[in-house]
Amino acid sequence: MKLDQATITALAERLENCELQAQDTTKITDEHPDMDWDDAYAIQNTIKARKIARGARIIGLKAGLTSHAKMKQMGVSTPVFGFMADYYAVPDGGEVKVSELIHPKVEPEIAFVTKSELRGPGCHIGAVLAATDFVMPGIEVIDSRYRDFKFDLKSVVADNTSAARFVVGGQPADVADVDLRTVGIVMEKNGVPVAFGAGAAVLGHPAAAIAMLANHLAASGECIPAGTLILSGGITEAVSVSAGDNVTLRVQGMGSTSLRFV
Ligand code: OOG
Ligand code: MG
Repeated sequence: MKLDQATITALAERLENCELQAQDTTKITDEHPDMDWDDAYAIQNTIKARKIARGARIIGLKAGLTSHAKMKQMGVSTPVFGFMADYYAVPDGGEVKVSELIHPKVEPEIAFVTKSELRGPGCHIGAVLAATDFVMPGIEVIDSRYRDFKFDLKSVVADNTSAARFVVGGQPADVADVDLRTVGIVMEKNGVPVAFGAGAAVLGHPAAAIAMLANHLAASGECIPAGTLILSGGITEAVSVSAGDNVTLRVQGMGSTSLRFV
């Protein structure tokens, strides 16, 4: 750790206020170029603790920057992990108010729900598939709190990996019935297909993102509990949205899920 507790607390408060007030900020590594990964996750964990103290529940986890398309779009090279608070969840077909967000983008993802605990180190795709209850389509709405969506990895980790809203829905599938590498996805904006891909875009297999998350958590003695919803990361580049847009994600064999921006 390079930052003291007071600085971590102040940065968490600043980033969370940006989220809650839909205001952007400069990236925190501009002022703290020496901050390390532990500092970045400590800031994210402080944001999580602030939400819990206010009565929010943590209802899921996410992996991000797990595809080459996303890494290239954001100019970074390693996956990152974050959490999802209860109020991020949008009902299937529901509304997202753009006035509550800064510059939202949508990403097509495969969501996993676990039925047994996953614990690293050494967690692998086989363990993830054995522990998966079902998979289903998920659209993540990301909204970096950083000006112009420009950041480096430590800044984005501190900012809870740009997490803002998400929707899951469609037809849950058993992992034995789908090949998650070849499963095709189409994301439509206002009825027009805007992003296409296959599951293998995410680390060769979306379950690999879940294994990486379990191994990441193991470093701090944590695990992925049974019954956890996890977004495995954008399969394509993220697509900007504005008020009036309708977004639908279709995943082969898993139906579709959608949301509307108002
Ligand atoms: C960081 C979050 C990326 C994903 O699925 O790749 C992410 C960002 O691009 O703002 O959630
Ligand atoms: Mg994402």
